[in-house]
Amino acid sequence: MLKIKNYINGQLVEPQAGRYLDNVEPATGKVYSHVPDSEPSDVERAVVAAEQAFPSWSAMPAEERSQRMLKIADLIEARIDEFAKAETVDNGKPLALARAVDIPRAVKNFRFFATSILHSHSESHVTGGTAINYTLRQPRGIAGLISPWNLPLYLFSWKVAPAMATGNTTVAKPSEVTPMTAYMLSEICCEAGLPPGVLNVVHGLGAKVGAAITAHPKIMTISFTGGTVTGREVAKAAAPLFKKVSLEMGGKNPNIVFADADMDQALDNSVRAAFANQGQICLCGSRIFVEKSAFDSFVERFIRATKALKVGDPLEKGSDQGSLVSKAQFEKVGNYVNLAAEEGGEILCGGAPPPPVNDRCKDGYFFQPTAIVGLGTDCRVNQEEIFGPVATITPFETEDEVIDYANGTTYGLSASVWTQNLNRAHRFGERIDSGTIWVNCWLLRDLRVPFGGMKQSGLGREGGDEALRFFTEPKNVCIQT
Ligand code: TXE
Repeated sequence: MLKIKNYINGQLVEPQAGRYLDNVEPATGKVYSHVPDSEPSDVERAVVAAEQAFPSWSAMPAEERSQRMLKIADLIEARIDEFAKAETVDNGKPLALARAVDIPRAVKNFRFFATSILHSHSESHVTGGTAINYTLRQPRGIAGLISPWNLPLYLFSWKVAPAMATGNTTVAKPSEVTPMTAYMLSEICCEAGLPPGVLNVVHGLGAKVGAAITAHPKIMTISFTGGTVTGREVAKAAAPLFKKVSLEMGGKNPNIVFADADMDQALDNSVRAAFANQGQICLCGSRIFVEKSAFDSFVERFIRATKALKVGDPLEKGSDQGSLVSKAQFEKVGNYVNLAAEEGGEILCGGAPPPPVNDRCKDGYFFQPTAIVGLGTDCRVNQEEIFGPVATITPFETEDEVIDYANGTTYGLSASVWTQNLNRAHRFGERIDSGTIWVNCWLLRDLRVPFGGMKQSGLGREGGDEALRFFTEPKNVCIQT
């Protein structure tokens, strides 16, 4: 059985204590590989390597860093089917999704930041004929990168790429739940001739390895994506040393459908927003609000479309829904569906695991896409992030009413609004408290835009110039002329 290795100082190495964790294929519920149960001493080795690599990597001309990153992108792309299958086996998502979204986006992340640094520029300010100021943006040093299990390589590379493109070296920890593609990336980095110590991947438990990264005095830049509860722990660990921290956390995103919307478009995308990746995307539209006059017809069509989704073996063609990522997530989703019934909700479809999808997956963590009506907007099911294939549908009558609902949680990550009324679209862009508002679309992503959340969904922004600025330190040089 495969034993995944850490990637430290350009070498694939065993964890020093020789301990491993089981890595389960969620679609079968069976252990299929082992992941290092690394210790803080493994993090220390990675920090030493990152520190040694920093002077030459940060001094390397952007064009040369760019070439190495473009090589990594090409090598991933050359193995895209292998990476997609590995992601599917590790996470439980349908192969078609990993092949169409996860891995192509990881390639794009490397290419986007490898080319951004070739065109990035800075500022200068002339002071009344007596001085000129120019802004230097220099790499900060060693960046600690911690990523989650829902979009493993997509989100891992979303941090690794800008961090290394800007000349930092990195100590990175993917989720212990889905370590495989980060391990495969390590192999690619060896093949691409990335200088040793630029990227160091230390696998293991968050409370041990993640915590060692966030607390390490030589790791002064932390980029985290994960749950809000854990994000708070990361922020606490970083605070005493005034580390620079970026947090991309949970969401409870409103999906608002007006009666004047293009209803076919709104419906198709509302189903996709609710259940893509088995609802395990922080941007999922899990709270659907529909204008009262369109509510009954929307619900009828939404339920019909949801029931048509095929829950199947994620490796089989035609599967629209795979398994949840773990037994823990499976139980969490089930508990929230039970809670919905206790809170007065009516479960119109799903609400339980499906019959075994096939013999291979009879012990997998599958859950039927679930739609619930009749819940109050302040109940726990409408306030807390479930992170599974569960959506609630609630009617509204006025704009003010639905804006209050939309803004009425502790989260503020994203929102979708479906309407043909242009003025209304602009009003919602201004009044919805979230980092991203999509109008007549969902998950349409331009990597140049600021990406992240407000309130308890995030701190700071990723993407484009925001990422390049996060991973660099601005310095003003003022010269008397
Ligand atoms: O995430 P965690 P989990 C939400 C979702 C999910 C919940 C928990 O609701 O059910 O978070 O999921 C590392 N110091 N999202 O447990 O714990 C951990 O090893 C440093 C939304 O998977 O946040 C992993 O690598 N690191 C999210 C990473 O943090 C620590 C996507 C995320 O793990 C740590 C995933 C610590 N003390 C879950 N404890 C999104 N925004 O997309 C854990 N980690």
